[in-house]
Amino acid sequence: MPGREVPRSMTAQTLIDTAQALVAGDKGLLAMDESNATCNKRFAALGIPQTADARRDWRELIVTAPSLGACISGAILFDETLRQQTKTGTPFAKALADVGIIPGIKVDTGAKPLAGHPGETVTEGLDGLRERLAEYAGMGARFAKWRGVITPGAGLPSRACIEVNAHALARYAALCQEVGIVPIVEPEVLMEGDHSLARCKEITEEVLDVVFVQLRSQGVLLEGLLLKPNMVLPGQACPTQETVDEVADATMSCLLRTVPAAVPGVAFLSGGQSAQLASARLNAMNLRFKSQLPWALAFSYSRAVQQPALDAWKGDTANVASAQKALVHRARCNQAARRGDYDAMADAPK
Ligand code: 5MM
Repeated sequence: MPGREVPRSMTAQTLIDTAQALVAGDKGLLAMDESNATCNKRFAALGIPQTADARRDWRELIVTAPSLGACISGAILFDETLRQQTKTGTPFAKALADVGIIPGIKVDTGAKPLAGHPGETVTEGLDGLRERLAEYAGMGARFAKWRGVITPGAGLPSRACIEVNAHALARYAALCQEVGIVPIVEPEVLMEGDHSLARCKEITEEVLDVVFVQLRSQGVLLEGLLLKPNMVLPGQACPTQETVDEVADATMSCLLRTVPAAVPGVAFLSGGQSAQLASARLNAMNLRFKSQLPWALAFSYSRAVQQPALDAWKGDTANVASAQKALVHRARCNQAARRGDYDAMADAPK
């Protein structure tokens, strides 16, 4: 299906410039857009109070981490955080922009059970999205994120689940572009389960094919979006766990078949991989394939950047500096992985 040629209006140029800036050089994105439920779950595991104040303290620790702007190009916020401020009264979006980090916003309202398809979900949030996007743009957000969730399993995913999620992703992307906000399109094939790497590749290929058909048919400007996919991985419970290079090969072969060259960048989610593996696999892809790729290969990790820092912080003010150090260390490891310079041996857990 042919894509509609979008004229290079000022909005189109803004989209292209922002998308390119987010994946320029060797920086990457930081996903800090956990909904309150997800953030609270991570806090609960460490005995941190599950309050708006504690979430604000955590987000302030991240946003004010020294030198974060040297390795992070953009940060994805949750609605609550975009409305919060640092203790000195600076809105988080401004605090980020002041250190050269582009503020973004997660705009989906979560994955909800898909009618007639037990075990599968469709991501919601389209109602009122045009109005919310206008408000977010006014608050400084220059890009957005929406995550569709695809669950592998016996006989899953269904074609219906893939199609409804792809359709919603494209509707969201078109609405974002209307107001000059770059959509990050995130179709995630989960790594929970015992499926093989080959099965993950087959599913991811089908999902990306359907997503790009929808993006084209809904007239979304491919040059003005970023893709945030899963890597092609064996399920966490699969007895065969391929090497870093085998994961890199499978992921690159899958993306080269499905992602149009017009897309400026691919920024992976980490999906529950260890922090070190997320860096090592991104490194292998850039080291071995970068010169053959039409798009930049970056990262948009949440857990793989935040978790070591959260473990260090534990909700205690006395640990802020060490937690910030842990956070920036992981961001720098992934920055090195963008160059193919990540030293996995030096970064091995002690
Ligand atoms: C897949 O999740 C996204 C990337 O995070 P990981 O690198 O940890 O996999 C992430 O942006 C996610 O969408 C947010 O954490 C928000 O998730 P919830 O479930 O809170 O909406």
